Amino acid sequence: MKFLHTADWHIGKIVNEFSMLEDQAFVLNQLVEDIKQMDIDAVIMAGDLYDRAIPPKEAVVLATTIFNRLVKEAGIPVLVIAGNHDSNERLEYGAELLSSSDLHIEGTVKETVRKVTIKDTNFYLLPFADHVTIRQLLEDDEIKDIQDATIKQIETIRQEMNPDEVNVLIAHGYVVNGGKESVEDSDSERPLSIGTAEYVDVDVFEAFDYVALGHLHKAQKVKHETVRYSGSPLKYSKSEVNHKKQYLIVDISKESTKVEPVEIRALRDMKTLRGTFSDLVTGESDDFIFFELEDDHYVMDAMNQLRRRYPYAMGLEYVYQKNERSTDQTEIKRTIEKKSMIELFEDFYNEYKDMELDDIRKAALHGIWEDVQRAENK
Ligand SMILES: [Mn+2]
Repeated sequence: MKFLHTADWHIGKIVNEFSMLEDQAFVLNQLVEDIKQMDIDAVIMAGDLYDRAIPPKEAVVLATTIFNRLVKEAGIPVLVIAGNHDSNERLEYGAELLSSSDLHIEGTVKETVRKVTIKDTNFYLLPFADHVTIRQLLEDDEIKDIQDATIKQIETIRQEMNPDEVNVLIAHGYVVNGGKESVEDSDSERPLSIGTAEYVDVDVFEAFDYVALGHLHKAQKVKHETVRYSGSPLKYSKSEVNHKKQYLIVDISKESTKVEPVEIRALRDMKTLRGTFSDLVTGESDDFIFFELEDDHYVMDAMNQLRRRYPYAMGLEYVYQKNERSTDQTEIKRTIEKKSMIELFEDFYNEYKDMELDDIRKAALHGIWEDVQRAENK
């Protein structure tokens, strides 16, 4: 059995006001083209198909297009579970009917974990759910957090599982090797629970030959070569600029498991550019850019000026001012409070135009300010 493991598509995601839809369509259609050239028996999508519970219509259209192409054009069965960003019930719409077409979508948790057998391999589909939902479903008051819940769910699988067969688990969550520090997270993953621990220890999964995980956006293994996050196909936050986005090709039998990453080529890369404003403003790029300005003073209108050369500029920060800013800020506030509105405008004009306000403009400013005050006092 050879399958492709991917996760966290987050279709419809908006990053710093930029829709990622065009970039998502590019990589996902490329995925279909790649798969057509590969000798693959199944595609696994381990949760967070969409970025929101109610995705925009364009996102649903893209998901439908990609699933259609994978199943009908490439002729490959697809296995999908809900992640914490998906709406469990909405994702499951029509799932039973779609299953007969080899699109296997598991949105909601069930008492008996769903098993789909393809060739000689059993895939167990464990969609994301919080521990309270699982506690109610299994009517088990011992379940106090997501780790307890996962252990109980796996117990139900093991009751009917044949350990001589190849058994693969598809799950979505925060799996760690001992502690949180054992894995690398990113800023674009939403916490799984509020108030209780959101982690599940990797040892819980020892019964499986492979565990296809979703949730963490960086591709990584957890303790074992066979417990893996494929990561997201695109960079979805500044904290991900150094990730190498990939799909995993898993070649599995009872005797051995081989995992081969396939690097993904994006339509636009996402990266950080560091330098002074005057250096950066002479460059240009069509990638998504986070600027780290080394200037020691604020540059007026910096982002708008940079956007003329970098249409996909996403963010800007001053790297050297960060630490001093808080103390500076109180100082600045004190100075500002002492100044009149006229003086403040003179400062602003000075800074923005890089010249003094002349007498004619000063007179005009006084006139306007008097009008404003008169209007306010009425
Ligand atoms: Mn997630």
